[in-house]
Amino acid sequence: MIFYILMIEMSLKIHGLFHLYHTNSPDNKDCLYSFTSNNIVNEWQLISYCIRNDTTNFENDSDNYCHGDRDYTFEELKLTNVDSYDLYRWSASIETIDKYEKYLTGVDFSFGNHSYCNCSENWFGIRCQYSFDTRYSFENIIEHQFQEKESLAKQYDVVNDEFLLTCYKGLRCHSTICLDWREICDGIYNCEHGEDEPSECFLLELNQCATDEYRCRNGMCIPRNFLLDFSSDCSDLSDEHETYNLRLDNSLCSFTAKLSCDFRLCDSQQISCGDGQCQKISQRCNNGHDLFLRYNILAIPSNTSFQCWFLMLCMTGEVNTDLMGYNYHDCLSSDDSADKYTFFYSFRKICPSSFWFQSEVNSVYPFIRSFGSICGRALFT
Ligand SMILES: [Ca+2]
Ligand SMILES: [Ca+2]
Repeated sequence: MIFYILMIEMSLKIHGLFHLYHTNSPDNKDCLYSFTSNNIVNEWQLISYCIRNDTTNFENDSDNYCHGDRDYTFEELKLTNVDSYDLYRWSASIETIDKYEKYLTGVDFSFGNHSYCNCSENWFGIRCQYSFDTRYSFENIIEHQFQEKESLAKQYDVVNDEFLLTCYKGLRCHSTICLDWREICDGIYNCEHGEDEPSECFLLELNQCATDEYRCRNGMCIPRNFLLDFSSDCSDLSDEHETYNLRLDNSLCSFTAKLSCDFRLCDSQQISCGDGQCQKISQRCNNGHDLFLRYNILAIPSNTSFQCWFLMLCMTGEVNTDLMGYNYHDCLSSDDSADKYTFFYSFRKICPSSFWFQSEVNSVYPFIRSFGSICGRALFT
């Protein structure tokens, strides 16, 4: 354990070295850790970034070829006076360093035939199969990745890309947007057949806690004394919901790696931006995730005339009108005024007796559409 802690300490001081953990793990493997301070709640956070076996396309597990200089057995390394710190400086994996140290200190001589693949500069991995095209530290690389997202936020078709968002992979269904884990059991149907809201969701709500315990939003029980003590105890961080809400500007979640964003739950009546930011339906997500949803909501239905659709679009406001590529001033200057007081007159003049138009406040979008009719004024006022 001391050795493990020592390795973490050293990784903070030396930039440009990448030490993989869990290289033999069957699922989330080849993990890099980012160790940073969360100033908001004065906690250090250790965030792992791993390769998930079901998503990797660039690595062939049957490939045991050493892409570096060559394989050296531990016995060979010992004969040339290589020590564990040398392996550390050469970006060896933590498991390899740990085994080599055990071999050197005589704790386990069975590792003598284990080998180390000696990587060229800037390459790492047990077969030297990875490289970042930079000499920066891992924390700097993460920061740079978040900064790059800012320029993509206005491209509605890009922000739904599952490679740019953290999409929930545990459940596959037909849905308009890539699912965020917050959208599972949140009471809103996001999948066409309701797969995200199974009957088991009720079990989470039924879980009871003792009187001296606090019930987290996900049903977990913690001692009541742990509530609002500026240290997260619920796995969903809901025990610190108020402290985070007061102290956390959740707009930072779009461009910063924070555990408090990863586990943040959105209130009902809010939309999840997929990265920890929660916004009212009338507000925009910093990462643009809402643009894709809005664009699909507002698309012209096949059975509705352009004039009627445009009138309805104008009624949804300037933000949406601009999003769909129209100038909001055209709404105001046209004969079909967007003024709500004259709207009904235009509505009766232009729209047929019945038509479809999606409403942003429709919680079961897109599978049940709002139905507008000449008698349906209440729907829009
Ligand atoms: Ca849902
Ligand atoms: Ca707490």
